[in-house]
Amino acid sequence: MELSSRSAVRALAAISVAGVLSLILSAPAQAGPIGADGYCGERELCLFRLLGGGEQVDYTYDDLDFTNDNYWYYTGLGYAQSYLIVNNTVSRGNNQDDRCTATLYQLVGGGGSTITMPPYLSISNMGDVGFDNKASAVKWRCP
Ligand SMILES: [Ca+2]
Ligand SMILES: [Ca+2]
Repeated sequence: MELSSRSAVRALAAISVAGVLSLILSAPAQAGPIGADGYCGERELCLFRLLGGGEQVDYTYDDLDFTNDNYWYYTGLGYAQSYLIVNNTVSRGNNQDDRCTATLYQLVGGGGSTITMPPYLSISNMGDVGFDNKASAVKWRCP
């Protein structure tokens, strides 16, 4: 009995060490949307974690999974990646594209309720549109 539980503990420890190692080895240098650099420029959808200040993330392309995207924060010199994950934490956003509409989805993969953001639309509080801490994916539609 004692022996088997001890081997179980050993086996679990081996698994967790292997798990951590594979995480470290497979972790990308930067986790985030394609093309993201923290700066919210033209043609990007900029999403913010807090109602004022705080971290932000820029989306240029469709991204169906916000769970693998990190926010960026301003260091005083430039933007650096935060450990904070975008999924279900967005409080406000700006569509800075002059032509394309961004649609935010409640669910990873693009489902559930949605919020449509036409060119240059700014939403200063996602709570006002029933979407606080809900965004999990984005798709763009251009004319
Ligand atoms: Ca950018
Ligand atoms: Ca992503």
